Amino acid sequence: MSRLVMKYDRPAAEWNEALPIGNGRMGAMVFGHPVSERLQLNEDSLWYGGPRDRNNPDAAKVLPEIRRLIFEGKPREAERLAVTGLSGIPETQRHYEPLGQLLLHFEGIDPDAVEQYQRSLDLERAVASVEFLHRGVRHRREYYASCPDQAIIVRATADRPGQISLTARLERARWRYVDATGRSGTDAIYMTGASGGAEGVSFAAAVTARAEGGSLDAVGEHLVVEHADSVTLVITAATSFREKEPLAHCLAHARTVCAAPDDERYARHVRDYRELFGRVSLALGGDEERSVLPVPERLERLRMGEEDPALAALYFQYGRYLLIASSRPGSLPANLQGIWNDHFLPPWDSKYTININAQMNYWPAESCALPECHEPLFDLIERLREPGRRTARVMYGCRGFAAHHNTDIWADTAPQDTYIPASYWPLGAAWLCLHLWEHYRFTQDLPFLERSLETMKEAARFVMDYLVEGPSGELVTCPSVSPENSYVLPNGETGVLCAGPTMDTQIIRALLGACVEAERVLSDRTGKASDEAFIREAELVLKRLPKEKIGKLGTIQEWYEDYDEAEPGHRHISHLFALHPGDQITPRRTPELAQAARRTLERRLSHGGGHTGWSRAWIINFWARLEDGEQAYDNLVALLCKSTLPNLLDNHPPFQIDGNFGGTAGIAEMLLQSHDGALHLLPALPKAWPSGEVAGLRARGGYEIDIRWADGELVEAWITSRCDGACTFRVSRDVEVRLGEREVAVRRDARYADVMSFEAQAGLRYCLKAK
Ligand code: FUC
Repeated sequence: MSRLVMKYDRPAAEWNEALPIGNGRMGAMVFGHPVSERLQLNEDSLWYGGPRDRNNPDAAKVLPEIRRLIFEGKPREAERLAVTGLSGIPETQRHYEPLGQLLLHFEGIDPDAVEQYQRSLDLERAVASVEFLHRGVRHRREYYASCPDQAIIVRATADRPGQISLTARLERARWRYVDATGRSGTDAIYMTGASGGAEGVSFAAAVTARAEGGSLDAVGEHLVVEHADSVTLVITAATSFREKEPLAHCLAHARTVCAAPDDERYARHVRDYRELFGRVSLALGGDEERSVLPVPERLERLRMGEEDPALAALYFQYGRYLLIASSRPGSLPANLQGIWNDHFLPPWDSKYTININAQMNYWPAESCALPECHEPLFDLIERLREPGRRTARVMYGCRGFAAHHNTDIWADTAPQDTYIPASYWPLGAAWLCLHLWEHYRFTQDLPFLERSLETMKEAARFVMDYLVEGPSGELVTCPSVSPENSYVLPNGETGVLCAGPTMDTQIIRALLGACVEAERVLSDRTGKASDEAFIREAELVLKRLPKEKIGKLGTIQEWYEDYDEAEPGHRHISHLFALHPGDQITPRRTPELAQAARRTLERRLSHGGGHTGWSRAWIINFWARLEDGEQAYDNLVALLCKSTLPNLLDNHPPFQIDGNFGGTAGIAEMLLQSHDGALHLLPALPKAWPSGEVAGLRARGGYEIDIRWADGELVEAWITSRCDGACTFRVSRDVEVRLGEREVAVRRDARYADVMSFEAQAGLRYCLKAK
């Protein structure tokens, strides 16, 4: 029996209990009601309105004054000017919208006569299902979102002939935001509309059906099936973002998909999904019996203090499942709700918040062996370049490209809204570009690096131009914010806009460092002439950036000045960027800073920090980087107990998917790290997982790694390298390295007793065995 199954013993009473399926582009929440079934649908490109140039034409005019006021210690006055002079006009970017719902009404089923009801999501096949017994007849329904077939499929069967009668129709906001619905022939229905004026997208959804036995007809806007043995429904959707004629495309495509044999279509889906999902397995031990319990009960028992390591493993794999389901090559990136948004005016517009959230969505992509799923983010970065150049030039008179703390389907780069703690933060593009570098670090894909370097350098050019000399002669960003905290001035006034928030300096140091290293790597490995002028410029800037500071409380200083935070328990912990996802702070290279980072976390947590799902997830990663397995584990348990909905989706609140991805990345980070010059096996293993096994994790340097441990210690590990060269690793006990029967020579590090290395040959699988 498969263990990676989320089980439920009743239909979803509300959205937070429904189960998500997705193929990257289309998503659905399955409620699983035996009589009135509902699939709440999304298509990734259905956003309100078209592209606009929202750059404030007065930005360049007010910028010198804003800078002067900030340096004079008058943030309030600077903020007043920023609201009018820097804000995008109109104030907000575009928002994402749901596609609608497929409503199914099953005839002849009395809900009171339903027995042995089971609803589940099988993470090994990416199939949701519902099964029940009704008056002696066993009914089964399966739901999956196929990537190769670009459709969502519903299949209803029963163990006796003639038992399935249903009507199906599409709706959107109770038909308020729909232009037309209707039937096409006798086997299809559709819905069309447009969202947001002439420049906005138009969309279509279609459903075709095939019935074995019984009859199928289309009447009005309904599909009608009577007394069939089994029924297949195929849902397609498209918008003018990609298709010239969405409706014609949807109908034709749905019919093609529907005509294919069911088992072939199903097998194609499972094969395609498994190719990605099957790369990583994780067992953390624990009571096998637990996996038959409904998920809400497992969460409840965890809240009561019981251990459930298998639930953590399930949560980890669910994160990988969700990334595969919401981000595939060619799709748009996973947004704040992945691809499962239920609101016409969604929380924070269901778009891309790039001061933490969108980045967090992609933290598991590389370490958890889903680099293909990272691609939609890279595409978005490319699309940000053109509008971002305009923003850099028009607003700030800078080269390069810039984005602020949000962007949308059109890659809008002007500031979003007038929320001062968030809006006037110009490092969105710089942070995003570090994802390109991370992809290279993990995959060692040189052609990718070659393609991406110009983009990274363009983001770097912006920050180099944007930096100004502060009063002490160091280079600082100004204006900016430490997302999204406020500080208290000595006179008691609170401020937000500032010069040189710590996070900015950390991001800039990481980005410039990455660009310089990329230049060197490419010239060493491909013979490409390096851009010496750029390297010189970047190195000069790097020398003039402020150093990391430890403040009066022994914490990492959040702002350039040692201000008090207005909210010591703030959800953002931006100034620990250098600990994670950055790597400038590590316990070994910078022990004092690591200690200060620890105090920073303790302080945030003791003031109620980690109260949003994503914040808690980030904290897991921080503790893992500090190699504190117990703290990482406690925060993982807190994420599950306090910020996880019955469908295991992350609860900001409300539902926001970043915490799922951040939590998954955090678990990987507890088991394997690779940012500090060595592969670190089991860096933050908690006592609660004394024995376990993980296979297929990826590490920087192009490694694939399996680890088995018992009694809290490594037993064996396997390392496969993509490239020839020295493989350096860190383990807490002595090991020997073997290649098959042969023992491989290892060198011990002069400084660290727990660090060893050996010469690896590409493609070979080396075994590390505890002595
Ligand atoms: C940032 C966070 C919020 C929320 C929003 C989408 O503004 O501060 O908590 O996650 O993004």
